[in-house]
Order: sequence, then C-alpha cells, then structure tokens
Amino acid sequence: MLIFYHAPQSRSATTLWLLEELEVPYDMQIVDIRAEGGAPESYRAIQPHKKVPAIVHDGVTITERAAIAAYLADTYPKARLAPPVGDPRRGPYLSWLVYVDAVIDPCFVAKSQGWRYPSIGVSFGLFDDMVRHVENALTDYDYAAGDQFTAADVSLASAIHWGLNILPLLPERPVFRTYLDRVQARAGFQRFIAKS
Ligand SMILES: N[C@@H](CCC(=O)N[C@@H](CS)C(=O)NCC(=O)O)C(=O)O
Repeated sequence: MLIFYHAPQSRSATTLWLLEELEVPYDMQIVDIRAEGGAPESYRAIQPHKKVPAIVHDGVTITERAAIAAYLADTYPKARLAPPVGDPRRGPYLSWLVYVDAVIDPCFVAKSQGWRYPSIGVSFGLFDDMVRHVENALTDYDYAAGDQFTAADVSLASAIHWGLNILPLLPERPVFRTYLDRVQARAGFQRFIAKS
C-alpha cells in the first residue's frame, strides 16, 4: 500500500511524475499547503515541516523528495529508473538526484529572494556555478546519468522547467530546451500531465 501526499503545482509534482513513470498504484492524498496557517497540524505526524511530498509505503513514512525518489525507484526496479548497485551509472545517478534538492533548489530560492552570499561556506554554492555544471552535463550526455533516462531526470527536468518557465530565473540555454523536449515526450510525462 502506497500513500502519496501531494499539493498541485508544488515540489511534489516531481514525485507525481515519477509515480506515473513507475506505473504503480498509489493513493493520492491532497494536502492544502496554501490554507491560512499552512497544512493542518495533524499532517506534522507525516512530514515534520508540514511540507509535500511525503509517502507512506507499507506503514513506513518517507520524507524529502530526493529520498522519496531514490526509495521508489529502488522499490520498483521493473521500470529501470535506478541503475543498480554495481552499475557505473549509479554514482552519477545518485549525485544528480541529490544535487537537484541540495544545490539547484536552494540556488533558485536564494536567487529569487535576491540573497547575496559568499562562495565559500555556503553549502549550495553559487548560482552561476550551478548553471554551468548543469549545462556542461547536458552538453556531454542526453540524460543526467549518461545514456539512460532515470529518476534523476524526473528531478532535474522538473527543476529546469521551474527555473525556465515558472519562476523564471534560469538563463536560456539550447541544451536546457532540447533536454526538456526529450524527457517531456515520454509517455510517463504525458500521464503525469493528465493527472496534474
Ligand atoms: N525539503 C523538502 C521541501 C519540500 C517543500 O518545500 N515543499 C513545499 C511545496 S513547494 C511545501 O510543502 N510548502 C508548504 C509549506 O512550506 O508550508 C523536500 O525536498 O521534500
């Protein structure tokens, strides 16, 4: 039994897309994070900061989007969205999965808030370094972890989409657009759009 806690047009959309790529059954619970005062206090028992996404799988609660993605992709290997232990793509895959939430997301927040900070001593580093890293990676390879679409691409493409089209604060790069076109042509993405 898989319960998915979601709020439309939020970071949990990434998890919704991943679930549609995996093609597994789930029970979606909408969390009203935009209510006055945020989500209900009772939801804190699932997510301590009252944020989405969260999942409960067979009675076990998993929070943090990157952890949820890694957990789901490993739990449902039939979809082949996680290179297995021993596969040389496993390292890059995990690095990108975490990089999206540990570096890209806070870089977006810092940029949108107009924060100024030194390059040394801030864990997520500088926005321009992040842009260069993502551009270089997508110039070298079709997908985050190389030649194969993985759960890391769901996260990376979601971040690029938000950065280019929603916020928007990511500079235009041809590889960002061709990458989005490539991953958004997938049937899993179309199923996700139909459920959004
Ligand atoms: N570190 C969390 C962040 C999730 C997050 O920021 N979720 C936002 C949605 S965009 C949220 O639930 N916000 C509601 C709130 O802050 O009360 C994760 O990666 O899962």
